[in-house]
Amino acid sequence: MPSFWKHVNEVLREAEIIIEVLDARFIEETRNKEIEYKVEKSGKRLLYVFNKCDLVDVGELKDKTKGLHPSVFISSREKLGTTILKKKILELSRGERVTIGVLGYPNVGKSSLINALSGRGSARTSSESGFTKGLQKVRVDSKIMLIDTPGVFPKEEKDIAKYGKINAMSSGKIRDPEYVALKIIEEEKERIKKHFRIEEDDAEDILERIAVIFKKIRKGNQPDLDGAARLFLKRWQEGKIK
Ligand SMILES: Nc1nc2c(ncn2[C@@H]2O[C@H](COP(=O)(O)OP(=O)(O)OP(=O)(O)O)[C@@H](O)[C@H]2O)c(=O)[nH]1
Ligand SMILES: [Mg+2]
Repeated sequence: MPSFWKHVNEVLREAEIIIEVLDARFIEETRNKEIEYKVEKSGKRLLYVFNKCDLVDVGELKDKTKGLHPSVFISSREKLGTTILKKKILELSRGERVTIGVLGYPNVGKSSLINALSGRGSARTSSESGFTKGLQKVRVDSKIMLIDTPGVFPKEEKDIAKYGKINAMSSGKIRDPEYVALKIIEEEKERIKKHFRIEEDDAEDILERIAVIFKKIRKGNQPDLDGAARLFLKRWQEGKIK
């Protein structure tokens, strides 16, 4: 994605503050340390924003957010935390006019955050990852200008299983759903077993049971693992497996 990095560099040149949007459910996974490093090197301020807080218990996040300062918790969907975020921005800019680049992995809610702050729907959003294609400036008020950007993965990373898990790559675009589903089952085993009321402990056995639950059965009564994995990923990304 070379053009995305061109965008990142352009934003780094233009903005005085960078907001890194992180998914509150997957804070460590959605950190882009290459961007964080670049921001640090450029001498600009980095503000961490934990978005989608409506989907987590904020009280349980303390350990995961330790060391990430300054930071703000928000829910763009529920419009929670936006006043605190504006205050924090003005604190960092010392009340001066400021341009802020909004960066992060695909689908973490960058465009939604911009809409929540501006109170308008100027930045288009979608549940499909990789939706925003170019840079777009949105004015919040007389002091704050935001730049929406396309989501970026770290250059050196190509972790399809992780992208599937955090919804940075939509399920329909994942070529090997079985591999990704098995990785998610491995990492979130207890939660998934509880959700589907499954006793088995081996990831492949669990996926077989899920195939039966989803009625994904081939001729000859064999579980259709590919079909089950695809549906599992879709449901997972819709947040329906809790
Ligand atoms: N539950 C919840 N969903 C959210 C929140 N913010 C965004 N979303 C959802 O997350 C999905 C992605 O939102 P976008 O704002 O398009 O994300 P983005 O980071 O701009 O995505 P790209 O442009 O693809 O990089 C959409 O389905 C949003 O409705 C939030 O605070 N809570
Ligand atoms: Mg977007």
